[in-house]
Amino acid sequence: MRVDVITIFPAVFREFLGASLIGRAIAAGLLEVQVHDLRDYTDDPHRSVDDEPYGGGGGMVMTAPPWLHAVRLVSGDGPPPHRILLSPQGERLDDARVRGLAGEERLVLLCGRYEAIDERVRMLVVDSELSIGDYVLSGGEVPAMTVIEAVSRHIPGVVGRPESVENESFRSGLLDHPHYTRPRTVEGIEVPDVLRSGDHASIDAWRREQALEATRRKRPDLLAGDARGQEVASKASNRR
Ligand code: 9D3
Repeated sequence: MRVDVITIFPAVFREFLGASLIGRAIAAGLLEVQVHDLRDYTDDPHRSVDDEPYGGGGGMVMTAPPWLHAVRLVSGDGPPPHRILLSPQGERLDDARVRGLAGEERLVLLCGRYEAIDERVRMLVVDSELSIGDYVLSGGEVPAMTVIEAVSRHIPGVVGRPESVENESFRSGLLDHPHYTRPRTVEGIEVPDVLRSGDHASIDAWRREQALEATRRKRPDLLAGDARGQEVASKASNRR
């Protein structure tokens, strides 16, 4: 997969792209990420990318011309990439959306800053608009890294063991069970006996029970409400 990022803070991505899973995916040629400085696509000597809003009010608005220029140049003339604007007005990113994006050959991620982006950018060069949740960030850079990391995990070969991607909590619909490692006692708290019993059927049953209990307590929304939640809840209790 090839990902192009357009931002006024390209330096923010450097460490991220070198580190850990993403760095290895890039080194292995499974993922290619290019980060572009929006200011390189301005045509004034001040390289300015914002202006005052028509209609007044506070804050600045990112101007359309550098975005149109950048998105079109970066998109090239091959098969059209899927172009995503990261924005608080977007649809919320979730596991289903991540899996869908992982099927794309190419993504272009537009990271906004300031109060807003000129509406013509959305109209002319954006295919979808995504948010990572209902809280205020300073721009689209952290959301873009979130998209890159979440999507990369679904590219075949990026995560060493494919089971670990398939088994991850949002597919099963349950949160993970608790984990323990040495030492056996930490400040008086013992590892549960069952985990040291060697009885793998009992261990599996305990883990399922703990996962279901943790989900009921911390994320009841994963069990209730929509049809899929109900299906997962009944599957999980059938296993007990
Ligand atoms: C006053 C209206 N605000 C919109 C809800 C202004 C505003 C807040 C934050 C304008 C831009 C931003 C910058 N945030 C993002 O660009 C952003 C974001 C976020 O803030 N939260 C969750 N997901 C995302 S994706 C991009």
